[in-house]
This record gives sequence, structure tokens and C-alpha cells, in this order.
Amino acid sequence: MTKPIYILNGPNLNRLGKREPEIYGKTTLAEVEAICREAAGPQAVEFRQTNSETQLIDWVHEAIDEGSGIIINPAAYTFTSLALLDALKMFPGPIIELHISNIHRREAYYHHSYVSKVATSVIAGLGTDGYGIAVGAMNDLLKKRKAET
Ligand code: CA2
Repeated sequence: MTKPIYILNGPNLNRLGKREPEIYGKTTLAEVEAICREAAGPQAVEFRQTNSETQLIDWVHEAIDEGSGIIINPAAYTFTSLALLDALKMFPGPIIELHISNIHRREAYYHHSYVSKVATSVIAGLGTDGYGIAVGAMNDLLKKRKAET
């Protein structure tokens, strides 16, 4: 069995489904987790959310030692955190950066992502459906890597 996929969520995403449904939809984070587990099938998943930059970085370090892939919605840290970028640079596997909204259609301060510099792929604007799609894509990336080794 391959190592778990880490699905990491940054600040304020614990409020998903409760505020600004016109931007982020009505699905809660607990429902998103259930969608991810369903999409993963037998592939193990570590699904987490934090409002702390330090915690997010510590989880990336954990994933470096114990994870096969990272799907990350860093929320506001996408646009501010060189420390998160430095941590992700150390991860040897595939990284999918995920945003519920299409950040490029939004205000200019949402247009420059540090995380995109190291992401294998970026998914944005598919709503919370993007999570299930990201898990399917991650499973495919991991299968391809395994076949190549
Ligand atoms: O679209 C996304 O997934 C974002 O990463 C969400 C971040 C925002 O800073 C990014 O530009 C795009 C903000 C998350 C705020 O979370 C909320 C969740 C529910 C209700 C209100 C805010």
C-alpha cells in the first residue's frame, strides 16, 4: 500500500459552507473530506485544516517523511508565505495546488501564488468539486510514477 495523500487546508476553510456561499459554495469541510475519501478509494488520505502557518509547514514536513502526494489549498498563505514555498520545495512527490474559486478572476492580490512555483498542477474555479477531481488526478500521477520506477 502506498503512503497516504496529504490533503492540507489553510486558514478560514473550516468556515466552508457557512459564509460567502456565492464564492465558496454550500458544501462544508466535513463533506469535502467525505468526498475526498470516496474519490481516494483504498488509497489512504490524511485530511487536515489549520488556521496556523506554522502548523501547515509542520504538516508539509510530516508529508515529506510519510506522504506520497500533497493536495494543498493554502488559502491566504498562497499569496504570502515564502516559508510554505520553502517547505514544499523539499517534497519529492507530486503537489496539487487547489483553490475553490478561480483566483485569477478575483482581486489582484489573489493573482500571484508562491505555491504555483512548486506545484505539479493547479486546480482553481471548480468549486468544492475540485477536491474529488484533485484526488483522482493525484491517484493517476502516483500510478504513473510507480509504473516508471
Ligand atoms: O478559492 C479558494 O479556495 C481560496 O484558496 C480560498 C481563500 C482565498 O484566500 C484564496 O484566494 C482562494 C480564502 C478562504 C476563506 O475561507 C472561507 C471559507 C468559507 C467562507 C468564507 C471564507
